[in-house]
Amino acid sequence: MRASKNRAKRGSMHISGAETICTEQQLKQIAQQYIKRALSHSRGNPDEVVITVERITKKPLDIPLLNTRTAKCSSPDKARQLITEFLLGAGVSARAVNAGLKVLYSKKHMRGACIMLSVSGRRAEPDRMRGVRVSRFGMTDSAEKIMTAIPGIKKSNIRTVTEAITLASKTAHHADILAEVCISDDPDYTTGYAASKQSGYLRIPCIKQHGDMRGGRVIFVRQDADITAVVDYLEKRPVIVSAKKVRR
Ligand code: PML
Repeated sequence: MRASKNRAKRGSMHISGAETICTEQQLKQIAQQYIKRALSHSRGNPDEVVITVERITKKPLDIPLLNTRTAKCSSPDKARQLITEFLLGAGVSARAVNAGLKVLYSKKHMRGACIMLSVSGRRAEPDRMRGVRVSRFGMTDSAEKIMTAIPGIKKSNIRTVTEAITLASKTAHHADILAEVCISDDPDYTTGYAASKQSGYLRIPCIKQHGDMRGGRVIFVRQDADITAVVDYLEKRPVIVSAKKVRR
């Protein structure tokens, strides 16, 4: 589901988005939930809600759920420090960390993720305005049950966290991806995350100020990564995230 507001002068503004992999029997119920969600988002009322349903013909790849922990963080400055430590630990250069932070905290709104080379900090996504949309992912019921047991997550936020961890688990699984950092563009949602296969999913409270409409996602790839293959994996390869141990 993609919901947007079409502002005549400045192009369309993203309101909300969601997706999953489900059975045919679940379709009607999920489509209803998504429409309800599109019409009650804190980013505003959409002018357009698009629901796309696609039959998956290829067997989804079965990948593990990342382990989750929550950092102690009380300000965006501290969050930047935590993100920097996390990324350096994942093998991202200081230059690429700074370039990534600039994109994450930029005023320019990107629809999808930025793909950044982990040594030079060069942006490598084919279209900077569109970015790369991580897509075609879902979670097994047993993994979803684990989500409800993670300490410190408000009941009302479980859905957001579950979707974010599913996406992050898909992203971290690719061999050419070192790490990902995400800040929600929801002005009421101030917890973001950094994730990697090695270190798991680190929730970062106070990653931005309350009321800030900005947000973004940066995916750091090996300097010599095959970008076409990475983008194809992120956008097109169906994956199901399940509750088995991550092999490091
Ligand atoms: C989003 O809105 O898509 C990003 C949500 C980040 C969730 C972070 C968390 O609470 O773990």
